[in-house]
Amino acid sequence: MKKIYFAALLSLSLMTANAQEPNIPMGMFGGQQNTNVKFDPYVAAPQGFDKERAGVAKGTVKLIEYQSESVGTTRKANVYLPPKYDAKKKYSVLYLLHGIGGDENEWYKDGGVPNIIMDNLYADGKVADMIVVMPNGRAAKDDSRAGGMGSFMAFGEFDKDLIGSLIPYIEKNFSVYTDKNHRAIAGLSMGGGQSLNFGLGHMDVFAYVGGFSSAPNTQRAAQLIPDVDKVKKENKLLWMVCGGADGLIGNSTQLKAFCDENGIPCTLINYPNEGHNFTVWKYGLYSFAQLIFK
Ligand code: FER
Repeated sequence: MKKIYFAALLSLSLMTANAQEPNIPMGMFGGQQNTNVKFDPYVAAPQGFDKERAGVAKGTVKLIEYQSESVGTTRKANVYLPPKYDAKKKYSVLYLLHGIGGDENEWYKDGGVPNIIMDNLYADGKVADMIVVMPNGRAAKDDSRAGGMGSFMAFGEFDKDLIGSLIPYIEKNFSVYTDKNHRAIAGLSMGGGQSLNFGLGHMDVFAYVGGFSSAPNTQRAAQLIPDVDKVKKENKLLWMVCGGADGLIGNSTQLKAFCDENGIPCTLINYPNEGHNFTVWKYGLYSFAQLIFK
């Protein structure tokens, strides 16, 4: 029954698909049920935060391939290395996940400009030293964008591949710290739900967790946080943003309400009048990146 329900939701949402992510009408799939949630203040990003700036040193984006034990295939990820990446130094790692219509290229090639946002933040001294890993969050033999309906399970099982194979690969091949306090996970939409599920589900692995316009794959708060004291002790940042006109905002507000009721520090910014799109997600990366590893 549950499967049929999800399949129905998924096909409905995909019927409205645009080039990248499903275009979700207001009020569908977990609209803003918690009207009494108090949002955290929205502070606009400075103009040009997502535009190439003259004189700013550029990082590089490398496509890597790793052997996935849980999927049984060779899988891809893009890795952003900051300007002057130096193998004699150690870096923290942000794992940055895509949405249901994307893959390892969505952030980098479909409008997220993570390299430009990070280059500018580096130039302004606003971020800790980190690399950004953009994997394919569809843990299936066919992990192409066409994965469609079958993808739902695959997104849910990505933590096995991430923790079992990708993180070890990154830690072997890049000069990075290998403890939870130097690992963050964040993502957009389906990837936002994954980040909340995996980040809070594996607090021994990730200390910093971000959900941008998180989708209905987000577990309900009581499931996500079965042990309130543990989250308070082990999580260093639980941060969310969602467009105020995004029909998916209920996925974020239900978690924010639970956190507020239970005294768990948690941020939820309502991006004024914005929908389900890269305006919100770029803002998410810009803001979240400045708060982690500090
Ligand atoms: C849904 C609506 C949207 C859903 C997933 C999404 C699994 C994901 C959207 C995205 O990643 O952009 O009902 O169900």
